[in-house]
Amino acid sequence: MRKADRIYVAGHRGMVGSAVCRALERGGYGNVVTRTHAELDLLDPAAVRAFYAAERPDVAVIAAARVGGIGANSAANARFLYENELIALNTVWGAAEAGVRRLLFLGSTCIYPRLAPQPIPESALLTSALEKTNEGYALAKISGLKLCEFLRRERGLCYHSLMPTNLYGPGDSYDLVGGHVLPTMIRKFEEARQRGDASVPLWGTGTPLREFLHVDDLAEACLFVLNLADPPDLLNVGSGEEVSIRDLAEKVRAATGCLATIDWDATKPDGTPRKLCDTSRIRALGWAPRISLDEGLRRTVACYRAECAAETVRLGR
Ligand code: GFB
Repeated sequence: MRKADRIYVAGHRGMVGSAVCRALERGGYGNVVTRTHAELDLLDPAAVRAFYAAERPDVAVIAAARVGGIGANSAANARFLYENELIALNTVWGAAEAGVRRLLFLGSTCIYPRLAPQPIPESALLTSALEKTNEGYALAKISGLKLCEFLRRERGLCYHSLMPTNLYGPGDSYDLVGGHVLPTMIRKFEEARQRGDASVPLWGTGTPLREFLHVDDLAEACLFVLNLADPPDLLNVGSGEEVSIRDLAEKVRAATGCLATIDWDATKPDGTPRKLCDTSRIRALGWAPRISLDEGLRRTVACYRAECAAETVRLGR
């Protein structure tokens, strides 16, 4: 990728897209093209084609998606499939039709089977059944990464994908019902501390294992792979640090200074029992994360408090 390249970042207002824009700016890439949802509906193929024809980007980073935690996904698999499938197909196919030279498609490690070997290698893709709570989202992301792979093989376009593990950081959604676990815990413990509540309700059994990556580390990984001459079709990106939901809750409680006890609600879903991705491929190529979970949590709690004070915090999705 050249400094003068015209780079389209789809989803630049989301947590991932905005982190990618910050990383591009830090890296000296000054020719970034963005569109808000109101300006460009990514569900509309004709609008996406017209956008690419008018803007002619050299590079595209597809960070746009309908996202959410286990609550949002399991309540709306149909919408997660429909919208994410259309976003993936329109942005990737539209780029190819317009001659976009290079494209990075972002997915999620939930594309891998529910009971994949751990840590999950890229080769686990499509080897057995998906996790039901986010099957719609996973199927859409699999379509997107496969479309990139097919276009690369059939048309020689350098379109490739990154599958990040669970992400967190500035600009996250703190929605209590539809959000991901880490930001939701921050909000729950902060509000419980402020109100002086005796207990905080959390979901599931606390036994599932998850891996968390700070979104600024992901953004650096995006730039890193975009600068590889011949990147693999699919690369995992994660921190390599695994933590149980129960231990994560203790860390968030400590980081917020909350004294409440935890009330586990086992009627809520646990989701996939373990999701640690194998990052040996991207690490062998030279990328490594920089922000530990403890450091990332400190930063994110501070960021949440600053966003609350500035009234910019996203309390819904
Ligand atoms: O982050 P999360 O919503 O999604 O939940 P997934 C992770 C784990 O945290 C589950 C537990 O075991 C939840 O039961 N948990 C405990 C909570 N308390 C809470 C809470 O208050 N809110 C939430 N949300 N969870 C998502 C997928 O899976 O991962 C998406 O649904 C996406 O498609 C994303 O891939 C990265 O890690 O289970």
